[in-house]
Amino acid sequence: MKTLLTAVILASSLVAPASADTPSKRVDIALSNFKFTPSIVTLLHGQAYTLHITDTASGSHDLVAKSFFAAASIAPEDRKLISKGAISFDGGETIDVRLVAPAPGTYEMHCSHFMHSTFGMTGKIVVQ
Ligand SMILES: [Cu+2]
Repeated sequence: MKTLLTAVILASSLVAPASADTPSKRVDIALSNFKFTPSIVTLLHGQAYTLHITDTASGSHDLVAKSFFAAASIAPEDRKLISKGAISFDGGETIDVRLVAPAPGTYEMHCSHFMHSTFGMTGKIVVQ
């Protein structure tokens, strides 16, 4: 009886992960003068995420992560938010991007506004 119960639990837990219905996890990223918080965003390969990205500054910034956005599976409705590997923000703006994390690796991100990355506005997206 105990063995049967264990088998049932195992079988049901095997069905759950990695399906299209896997709920996405929210990850908050803040852009400010002149940093990303967190500066290292850690994701799990194959997991669905909603990146909830806010420019908390009064001025504009962008999040450039060309190789990451090229490799990730971006939700079709959200692809228009990304242009040439970058998402642009007005001061105070929040943008949600839904995606599935790509192959494990370390992907660079930075702000392309003049001198911002020199001032420290760089970071990494690490997919495990
Ligand atoms: Cu910036």
